[in-house]
This record gives sequence, C-alpha cells and structure tokens, in this order.
Amino acid sequence: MAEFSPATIDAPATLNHERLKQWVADIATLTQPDRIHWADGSQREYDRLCAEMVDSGMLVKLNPKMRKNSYLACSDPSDVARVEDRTFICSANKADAGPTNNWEDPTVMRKTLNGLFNGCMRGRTMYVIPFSMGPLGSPIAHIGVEITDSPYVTINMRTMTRMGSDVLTVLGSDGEFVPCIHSVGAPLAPGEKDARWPCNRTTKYIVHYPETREIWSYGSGYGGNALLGKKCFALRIASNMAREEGWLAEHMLILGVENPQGEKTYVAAAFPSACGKTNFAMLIPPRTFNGWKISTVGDDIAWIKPGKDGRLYAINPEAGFFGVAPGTSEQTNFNAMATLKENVIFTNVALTDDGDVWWEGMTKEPPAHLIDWTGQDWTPEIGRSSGRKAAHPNSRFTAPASQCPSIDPHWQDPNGVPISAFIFGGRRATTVPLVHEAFNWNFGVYMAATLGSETTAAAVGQQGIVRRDPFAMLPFCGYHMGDYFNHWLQMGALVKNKPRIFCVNWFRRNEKGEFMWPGFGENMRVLKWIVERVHGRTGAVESGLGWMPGFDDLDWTGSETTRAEFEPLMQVDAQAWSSELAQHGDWFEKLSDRLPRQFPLKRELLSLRLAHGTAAR
Ligand code: TSX
Ligand code: MN
Repeated sequence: MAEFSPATIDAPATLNHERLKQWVADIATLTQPDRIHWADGSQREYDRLCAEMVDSGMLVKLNPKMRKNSYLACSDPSDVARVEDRTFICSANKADAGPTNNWEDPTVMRKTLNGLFNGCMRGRTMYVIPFSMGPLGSPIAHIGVEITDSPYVTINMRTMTRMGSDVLTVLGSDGEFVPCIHSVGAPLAPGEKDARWPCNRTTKYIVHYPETREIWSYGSGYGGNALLGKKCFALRIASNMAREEGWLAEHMLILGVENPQGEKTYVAAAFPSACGKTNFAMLIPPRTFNGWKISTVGDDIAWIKPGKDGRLYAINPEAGFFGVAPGTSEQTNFNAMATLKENVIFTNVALTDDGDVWWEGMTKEPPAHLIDWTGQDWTPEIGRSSGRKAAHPNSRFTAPASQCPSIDPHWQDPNGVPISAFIFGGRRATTVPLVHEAFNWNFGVYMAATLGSETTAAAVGQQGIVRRDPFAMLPFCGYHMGDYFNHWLQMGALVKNKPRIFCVNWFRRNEKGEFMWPGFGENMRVLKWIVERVHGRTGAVESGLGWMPGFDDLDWTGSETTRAEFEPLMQVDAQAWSSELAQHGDWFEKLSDRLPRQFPLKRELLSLRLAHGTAAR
C-alpha cells in the first residue's frame, strides 16, 4: 500500500497550505489513486479532460456547427438523480438532524466510509479541485476543496463554481476550506477496461458531518450527489454555517426587476422541484411591458447576509446553471436556450443524427430519428409504442451563467444585491391563490414553513398528493427543520429592513382540470404588483391569508384575462382552507419537539380569520 505525504502528492510548488496538503495526502493514502492531478481551472485543462473522456467513451463531442465546444454524457441507468434515502446528516446528536433527515452516528458512519474509501481510487486519477462558492474573495463567499476520481465531476465543477489556482491564492497558507471527498466507488484492477459511466450500482452514500463541516460522497457520479459544491456544501453544510453565524443559505433563485425609470428591485424566490424555477429566474416580460426588464442573478441557491444598512444582501454562490433539460424550449425559456448555444455539458439527453441534442419539449415535433439517453435507437413511433422517453426526465445541462442573455450586471458583485422581497411558490391545483402578501414577517415564515407542492402526473381534474416542502428546503436543510424555522424567526427580529414575504401559485386549475393562469411571461404581472407593493405604490385587498391584489391593482395591458377569470384565481375558500390547516397541524406534529411555539397560535389565528370567508374583490 502506497503511503502519501505532503511531499509526494504533486502539489503546486507555490502551495504552502500545510493543512490542505496533509489532508490530500491522508485521502490519497486511504483511497490509493494511481495519479494525483491538481486542477488549475484553465481552458487547456478543461479541453484536455474532455478529449480524454471522448477517447474513453464517457463523452460524445457534439457537432461544433450546431453546439460549439459542447459534449454529451449518458449515465448508468442506476445513477440518474439525487438519492435522498442514501443522504445522511451525521450530527453528534440524532435530535439535531431532526425527523426529516436520515441520521447515523458519526463514529459508526466514519467506520463504514473508511471501509468503502479504502483503495476505492485504485487505477484512477485523483483530482484535487479548489473551488469558491461565490465571487472570489467576496465577504459572503466560502471555499471548498473537492477530491474526486471523476473527470466528469472536474469539468462540471469548472462551470458550476470558480475553480482552480486562483482559489489556492485566496486560501493562502491557512485559509478555511470545507473538505469534500467524492468517489464513484469503482476501483479498476490493473488492465481492467473502465465503464462508460463508472459508479457503484449497489452502494451509495451522501454524507454530511455538520459539526466538522465535511462532505463524503460515495458510489454516484450524478449531479447533486457528486458536484459537492452545490446541494451538499452550498445548502446542507452552509445552512449549518448560516445558522451559527447569523445568515441564510437558501434554495432560492435571485432576480432583478428594472422599471422604465431604471429603478432596480431584487427578489429571491423558493419553489419546490417541477415548478419552473429556472424559467422564472430568466423570465421575459410580455411585449406590452415597455421598459420593464428582468435580470438573472441565480437560478437555484442564494446566500444571504445582513448588510450594515439593515438590509439583506444576496449572492449566487454558483457560477453556472445545472438545469433540467426536458420542457426547456424557445417558448418556455428563451434565455436558457440562448445560454445553451456553446460550452455546455449535457447529461442524459438524446443525440440527433447531425450531432446535436434533443429532449422532450424542446420542439413541438421530435426529430425522425434519435439515439436516446440509454444509447438505443429512438423514433417517434418507438416512443409512442413503448412509452420510452428519448431524454431522461431528469436530464440536465451544465452551462456558464455568464452566457445567459438576461444575466444581471451585478451577478458577481462581491457584496451581493439587496433583497426587497421573498417569494414562495408551490404547485397547487386548488386552495392556494395566485398571489398574496403575508401580513408580517412571522406570518410569512409560517406560510413558507407550510409550503406544499403537488406531485405531477396527477390525472386531469384529480387532485394530486400535496407534499410539504418547507421553504423548498426539505431535502437540503442540514439540521432540524424546527430549528431552521426558529432561525428564520430570529433573522426577522435581527434584520431592521426586512424583505416583504409573498406566496404565489401559477398552477391553479378549474373544474375541467385546465390551468387558470397562463404563467410564464404573464407572471410578470404578479411580479410587478410585488415590486410596487414593496415600494408602497399599489393597492391591495385584505383577506384572511394576507394582502391580495384586487383586479385593478394588477397591470393588465395586453392581457386577455378578465375580471371573471381573475376572481376564481384569487378565491380563498373557507372549506378548502379548513382542510389545509388540518394538514398543517399534521405536519407540525412531526416537528413538534422543536416547532416555533408561535406556529400553533398562528394556525389558530388563521383559522379564525378564514372562517369569515374573506375574499379578494
Ligand atoms: O415554468 C413554468 N412557469 C414559470 C415560468 C416563468 N411552468 C412550467 C413548469 C414545469 C417545470 C409552468 N407551467 C408555468 C409557469 O408559470 N405555468 C404552467 C402551467 C401552464 C402550462 C401551459 C399553459 C398554461 C399554463 N398553456 C399552454 O400550454 C397554452
Ligand atoms: Mn434546486
């Protein structure tokens, strides 16, 4: 067994961070890689890694005439999404992880992982990836170092984070970093041919140690399981850091709204999956909204800290978009399609005969022939008769945020952008109106804590199953959800100039099962009302739920929506809410030991208000 030391890990000559070197040596001694490569983050390195992966069959180079400098990777069919049942928060005390996280004793877990990581990189190259979440040197940013045996992870990390030599410079000789260890869990015997997508089909662990701020990931090469800066660091570990240090690490997009006078207002918004978060982050206003512009700061994660002026300032800790491909088209998200013209890594989409990519929803008519994500021939006829999709429903694009036409000029501002409103949304066929504004911060926190979304694929007219996804953070909060709610309440008490809190629902349906709201660009009407509320320039009607726009409070220029159509969109039905509040009660019971004491009281208050059946006019 090879012993590695700080002197034998091929570290850059200029690196004098002894703790980092010792850690890399320790992990190398444990995992036994054939080679160690320190990622410098250069284009040359990226191009070389891509060329190597094309040679090994892991990547297909797309036709440069259609997609310049872009590649397609197709994963093992067993490795296509985050694995929540294999995701662990290993706090010293089980109670601190809370009932919504998997927990294991850190001592027991360390033993298990030491066994699995022992020799797991044999036959492979170990990549050392220094990365910054957030603009380099920003007071809101934090640094991590990911060790991985996956070149696919390495190239994705270059697009998704600020990665490479510059980060080592910022780290200096004693800077703090979050250690992130990743292996696909597939060591190679001498001479053994590598799989096209190496992974461990049977054993996967995504492990977080919140107290020591470490991440260990084994067995998967996919997305959130393997790109450890994203969900593991920027949400699960960062949520722990944020709670300790008095800030917020949230599953939120950040966008700017500029009015014709040039006044800019930033909002941050949380939506559970399958609600079109990336589409909303890149929204294009209706043509009739002359002079109104939406700009994108981020589409997935926001790190938010109080500034000296008593406002909250947000950065996007990421540098790229790792978005779901299916459903993305020129019609649903023009800006995303423009972002995807070059320098993209596609994963699990279909390959066209002319060397481009395709996915369900990209065009109305599918091409006559494709190679699907599993490598098989696919035609519309095969699709119809077998029900097989050409692209995996969770297929992805990895693209630089800088290529997005709507990217905000301040998206890399180290001080972040000031947030004026928080928006929480879910997919609800009934009950929840198009938009309402919470009466106050604590009531808004209650609303976000009870956020629910329906599982898709519900039959027309049939109500889907509502799953509670508080703050859209259920899979991403690295500690007890009850403590998380209390942290939000405390932030409200601490921050002088609090953002207002709004709830939206683009997905309400009528009796026939049809969507009642056109959504997409039309959401600008709702967003404009939110911005005008923040600045005290528009009216509202009081309802049991909070403040709601009357028909005349929204800008309807160029719209076909009538007063009669608006009324049911905004309706607050006393009976539906009585059953909704009963569900809140069930949900609270699960967290009862650490639930904010004011939540049951807030629920009672709501119940009394709603019994009067106040509706928007
Ligand atoms: O992203 C969506 N948004 C937000 C856009 C800024 N989607 C797609 C969700 C799946 C990820 C939406 N789907 C939205 C929405 O606002 N609304 C809907 C529902 C809907 C779908 C189709 C139509 C209307 C509403 N109309 C026609 O197809 C013609
Ligand atoms: Mn997300």
